[in-house]
Amino acid sequence: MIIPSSILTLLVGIGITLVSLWYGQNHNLLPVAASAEAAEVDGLFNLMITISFGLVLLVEGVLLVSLIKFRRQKDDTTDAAPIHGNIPLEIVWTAIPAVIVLGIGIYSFEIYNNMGGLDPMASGQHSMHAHGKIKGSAIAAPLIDGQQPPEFTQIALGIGASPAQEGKVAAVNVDVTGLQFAWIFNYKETGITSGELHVPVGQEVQLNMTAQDVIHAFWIPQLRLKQDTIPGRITELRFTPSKVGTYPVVCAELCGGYHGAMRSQMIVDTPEDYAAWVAENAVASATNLQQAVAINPAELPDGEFLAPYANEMGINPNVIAQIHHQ
Ligand SMILES: [Cu+2]
Repeated sequence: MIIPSSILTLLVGIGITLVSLWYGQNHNLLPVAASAEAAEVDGLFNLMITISFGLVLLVEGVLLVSLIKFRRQKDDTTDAAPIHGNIPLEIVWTAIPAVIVLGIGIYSFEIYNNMGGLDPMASGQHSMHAHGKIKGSAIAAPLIDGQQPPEFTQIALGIGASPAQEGKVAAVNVDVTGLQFAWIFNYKETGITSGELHVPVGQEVQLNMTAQDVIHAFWIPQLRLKQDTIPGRITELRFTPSKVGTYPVVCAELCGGYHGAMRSQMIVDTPEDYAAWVAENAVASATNLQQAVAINPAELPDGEFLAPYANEMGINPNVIAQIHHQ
């Protein structure tokens, strides 16, 4: 029995669709998703994988079938049949990609908006007042002939509050500075400065980011978020971590010789662990600060000033204390 070609085409079409739909959900190409926002990005990625996998099967399948079915027969020396343009075919293969591209465009725009990409607070004067001045070489750059640096009025860029969170301040606010070749995290409320980003699970986090030297890019693959950090500008990134764990912070902008080493980590803590970390580090930075202010070695008596060095060299401190000045 010979199956009519229209039915065969239909069956192949259904087969390709089913395989693509399955692969689109089971490709395992992405790392674990650790933020509330990640699910939406994954949805878009899965859709694109589904469509492109279907297209690969279709195009490569047609190619393979043609290679076999239309191969040159033995003793056949005739030319192939000349084929000229086919208007309906051309309309179809122009219209289908156009619809796909337009659909993906609208869908991705919707996700960008849901994530807070269109937050006006993240891109206006308002946020600059909220963040205050930022540190960095960019401010100092145009100091010519004693001129004052220009007023810091650049806009903030990035992912701000989602429409649902509009106008609300995030639970945790961290200033992030990218510099060759490290990330520095500054918690304004508690005064903590850290080389690692600690955040509590389930609470909204806002990063206010800038760079000290060149452009860097702050990227946490598990959040599905990436944002450039730019000297003299503030960029925002707002997200809600959803899974306890340790995730890499990567610089995704070739920023210099040791760019590859510019890595840190984000630790998503339970609320209790986070509170403990804050308590521990707030105390640590407070004592460090006091010591830094209080100790002026020049004012110390010789014995005390030399004690740490003597200790290191294995000299009895009492000996030094007994030395008299000439
Ligand atoms: Cu970098």
